[in-house]
Amino acid sequence: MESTLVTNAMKAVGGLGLALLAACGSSTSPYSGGGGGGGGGGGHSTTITVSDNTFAPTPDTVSAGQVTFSWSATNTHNVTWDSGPGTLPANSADKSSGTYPATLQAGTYQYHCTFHGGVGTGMHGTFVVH
Ligand SMILES: [Cu+2]
Repeated sequence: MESTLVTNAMKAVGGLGLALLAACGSSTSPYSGGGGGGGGGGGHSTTITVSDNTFAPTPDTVSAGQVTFSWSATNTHNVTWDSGPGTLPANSADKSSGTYPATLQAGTYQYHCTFHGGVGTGMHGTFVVH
């Protein structure tokens, strides 16, 4: 039983690695759009939807440049940068609607909402910028 758990965990880790590799390798897929559900393994979109207690897509693989967070929420959320290359963008205001643009350079960024998440937990997200 324990060995099954370990095996499944290893498969999950391996699958994530493959998914990330695939995500980096294929630059042809356009916006994968898509509304609810799904819980996929990230995406390629420069628009991040801020809904109640989640960011989507995340992790997100984008080219260096501007990304836009777009609120589609009833509660108040924010984007607070945790880590990334160089000087981090200014954090967003606390908002329940509207948008917030941020300019990213190559590297990996992590961010979260201070109301509903923390560094790497809860309402948080990751960008891999090429
Ligand atoms: Cu929030």
